[in-house]
Amino acid sequence: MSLSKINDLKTFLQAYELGNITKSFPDAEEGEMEDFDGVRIGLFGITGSGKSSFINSVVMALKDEDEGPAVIQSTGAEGTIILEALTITDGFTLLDTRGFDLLGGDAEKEILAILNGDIKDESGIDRKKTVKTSLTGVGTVLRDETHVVLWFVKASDPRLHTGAYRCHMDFLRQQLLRRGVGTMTILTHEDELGAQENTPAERKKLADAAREITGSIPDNTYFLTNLIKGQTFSDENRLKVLEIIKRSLELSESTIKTRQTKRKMRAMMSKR
Ligand SMILES: Nc1nc2c(ncn2[C@@H]2O[C@H](COP(=O)(O)OP(=O)(O)O)[C@@H](O)[C@H]2O)c(=O)[nH]1
Ligand SMILES: [Mg+2]
Repeated sequence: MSLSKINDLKTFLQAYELGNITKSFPDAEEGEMEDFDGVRIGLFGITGSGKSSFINSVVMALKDEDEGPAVIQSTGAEGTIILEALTITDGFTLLDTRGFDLLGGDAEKEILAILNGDIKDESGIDRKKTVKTSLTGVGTVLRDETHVVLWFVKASDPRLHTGAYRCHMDFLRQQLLRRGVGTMTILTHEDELGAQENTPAERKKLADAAREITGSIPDNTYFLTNLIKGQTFSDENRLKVLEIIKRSLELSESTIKTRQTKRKMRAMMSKR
């Protein structure tokens, strides 16, 4: 395991500012890029899939703090989605979503509001008020949007193979595709895979099943063991967490660029 690789990535991520990877955003509006508060990385997935643990893993990998900011819930409250925005560096914020088990009409709207940036931070969602949000992802403010989605799936979950999650997630997957938002698939609980599940062929099957839910490409699919309180965090996992964040920043920049181009095209079409 190369320690210098870990240190190089840490240095890069700690100093990261939007635009460090892609450099040029030809379709940006004047002053738009300076106006961003950093990249917004959305963490999605059903309760128990390891989203909050991932935040703590990131803080550990990047800052060597083993007491992360995210709350690990032993039981998930169903129904309500609450968004918690955790700013990790000036360059990026992790958006932790909770209680994702049921996806009815209201939940779908709330997901859209998070993607659109109409729900931006810790606020629980007041269910008496209807969230106002665009159904098409048009007319939203790019700096407030979710720029990449990390989709968490528990690798050791037997339901992964039955297709049980697929229909739950159809809506979100289609929205992301339509908007041009990059997605990654993170298969957590890698440590819980038994010897039989841990062969290359079985791992590929697991990854394929997960990607069927999330729609992301093989290159953006990772297995991971999260930081668990009281246990040591191996350099291998540390490196993987840093690589996942780097990749998510690459995808975010490409999402921003794509959405700027789409916006410009729409403006041109409407002028004709
Ligand atoms: N063994 C193992 N446990 C994990 C892993 N990731 C999360 N957990 C545990 O799974 C449970 C749910 O994790 P949590 O991060 O709260 O999931 P969330 O509901 O998606 O935020 C907690 O008890 C975690 O300690 C992992 O990679 N391996
Ligand atoms: Mg959580």
